[in-house]
Amino acid sequence: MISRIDLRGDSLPEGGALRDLLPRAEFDVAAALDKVRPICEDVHHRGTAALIDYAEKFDGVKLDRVRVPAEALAKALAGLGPEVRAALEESIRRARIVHREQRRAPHTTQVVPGGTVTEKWVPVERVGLYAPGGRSVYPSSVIMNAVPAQEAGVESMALASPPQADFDGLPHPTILAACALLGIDEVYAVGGAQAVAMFAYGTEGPDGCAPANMVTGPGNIWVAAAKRYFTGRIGIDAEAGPTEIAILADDTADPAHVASDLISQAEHDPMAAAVLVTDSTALADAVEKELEPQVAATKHIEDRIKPALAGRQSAIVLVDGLEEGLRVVDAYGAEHLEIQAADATAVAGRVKNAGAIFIGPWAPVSLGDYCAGSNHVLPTGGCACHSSGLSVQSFLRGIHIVDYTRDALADVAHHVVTLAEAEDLPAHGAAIKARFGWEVPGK
Ligand code: HSO
Ligand code: ZN
Repeated sequence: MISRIDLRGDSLPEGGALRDLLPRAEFDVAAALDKVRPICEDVHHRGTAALIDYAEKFDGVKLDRVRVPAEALAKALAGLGPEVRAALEESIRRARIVHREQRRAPHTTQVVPGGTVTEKWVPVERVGLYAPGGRSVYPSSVIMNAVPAQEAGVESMALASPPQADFDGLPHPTILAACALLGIDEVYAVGGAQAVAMFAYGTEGPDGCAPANMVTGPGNIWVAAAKRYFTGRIGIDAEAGPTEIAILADDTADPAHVASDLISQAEHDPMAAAVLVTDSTALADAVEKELEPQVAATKHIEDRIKPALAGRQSAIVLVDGLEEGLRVVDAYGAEHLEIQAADATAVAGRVKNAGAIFIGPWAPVSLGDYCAGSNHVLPTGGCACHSSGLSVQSFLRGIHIVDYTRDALADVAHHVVTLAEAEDLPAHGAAIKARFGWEVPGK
């Protein structure tokens, strides 16, 4: 059901060469760009009329408006089962506890007497959140996108999610209910690349959507391609690819836990990746044995879990020891990394590349997906080597405020003029000289 990659024996290659030995799904965003470009430009030119046409073409729904009425949000909340409501509320509460503490106060640094640089943090003004439909109706992702934005102080927030034929052309009711719980009242029944275009360009008319400065939220390859298309014009969270779990485990790990955690993320998508890195063949064998009955006992067996585990993106990677295991997981840079090994806390402290790390037997990824308080919007496809998951910081801009007195400027003026001359930019130097009667102090 899952292949093995044996990296024992020889010493591991460095960096990119090691990464090439590891499994990874293909997620060719560049190839999808050609398809989304005309859709985005159509939304630019025809606005809501284009959105309505795409709803019919891609979602099979005839809409006469795309903005979701307030009554539909209230009705969805009223229809939410009490247990689901309580669980969503707890998820929101915990996420708020964590994200609230990520806020940053302005900080002033005295560089020299009379010279300060203050960094102040300003929230993005307006954010568009995307929530997928179809296979991935995840109210938890609405929470994970909205809470950091709200805690950052973002004032204007709208959400788009595909219209569903089964629900009168509205987005899925649990998405609407999550919006109601989070206080998001501007919601559009728009899906895919066209939703990103709606936020990036804005649309006009009574049903129109004001342009947003940033678009975040998971989505399929078309959503990722649209995000790439608009990068530079708007901020994005990441081009989210299929979910990944890597588990670094030794012979102290419980094979039943390891197997269930691998399956838990394989459940998302046939392209999802489940990777076990271990120095224990006994554990590898036991996990493989566990996979069979556990997969058979779960729900999305044929359409997602089996293809995900059997796909070239998933594997059990055998290594000589913990040191090699750490090198492998760092080269892989998993979206989610579990450490199921002796002294897991110390091991986790040595990991350099991961979207989020889950320590020991009582912190499975499923906890982080819903109720740990951590964020589940995390870098995929190896992007953990250079990017972080969503946080309050994602929605803030740090602005430097420079404040120097005459004396403080005079003190450094000659260096500024020298550097301006060295770069053949005399007007830069002149801006300093003009302030001192064209005499540069100290030059
Ligand atoms: N594991 C997914 C998030 C998610 N899980 C949503 C369940 N619902 C990507 O981090
Ligand atoms: Zn998940």
